[in-house]
Amino acid sequence: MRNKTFFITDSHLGSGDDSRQRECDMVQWLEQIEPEAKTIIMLGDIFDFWFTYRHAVPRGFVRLLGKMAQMADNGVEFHFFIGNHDMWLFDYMEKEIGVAMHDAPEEMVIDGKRFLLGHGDGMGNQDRSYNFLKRVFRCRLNQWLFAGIHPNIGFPIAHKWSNHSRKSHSRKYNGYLGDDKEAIFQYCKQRQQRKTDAGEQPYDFFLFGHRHTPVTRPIGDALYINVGNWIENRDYAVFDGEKCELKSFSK
Ligand SMILES: [Mn+2]
Repeated sequence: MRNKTFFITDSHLGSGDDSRQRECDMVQWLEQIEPEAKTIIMLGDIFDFWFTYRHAVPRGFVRLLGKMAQMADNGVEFHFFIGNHDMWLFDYMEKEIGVAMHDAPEEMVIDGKRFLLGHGDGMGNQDRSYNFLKRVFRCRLNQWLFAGIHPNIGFPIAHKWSNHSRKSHSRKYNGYLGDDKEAIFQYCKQRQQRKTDAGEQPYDFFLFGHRHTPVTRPIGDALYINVGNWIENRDYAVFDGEKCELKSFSK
């Protein structure tokens, strides 16, 4: 029965020599969960870099995109929270596949449970210089300028940048730093506090990516889950209407 919601994050497809293998594994995972999947939520950085031109499409990822299109056509609902690496997807997946795109953390009610979902980049004040860059990257004029650079020049530069940014991030934040040091965890805790202070229904689950470290931590009666990565790991999360848990894909 199709009644479950699945979450996946940070596959950074297009990076590393095993990108095609990771993509194929993801397609196999989609095939495995297909009989049960009502909704699939991608929490960002699925692609290591992407740019949607008005009239052309970057090479690669046809297996994943084809499988998603087929499932979407069969009624599976897809959501995509853009990450810091694939923020330039724009309307490509929405127009081509029917994926609902989100560019900031958002509340979603699934089977009566309250979720706060997002990628998780740019949180906490260590990320101040990053937030400046994010404004630069999100500026329409700059996007228009990049679109004007020939892809043969623009893509290698972007991939180099992307690689550098991913590596320096993983050097800086290696493993779970502890509740008090994890910016996304702290952000979720604050959002929960705000809800309670306003006398609103609290969240039940917080699901994010970006950290590449799979972890489940309590926030009061709620649960913070970082869905981890699809690079070294094959992490995903599944919600069955009652409980939400981290899992690892095996063939
Ligand atoms: Mn990220």
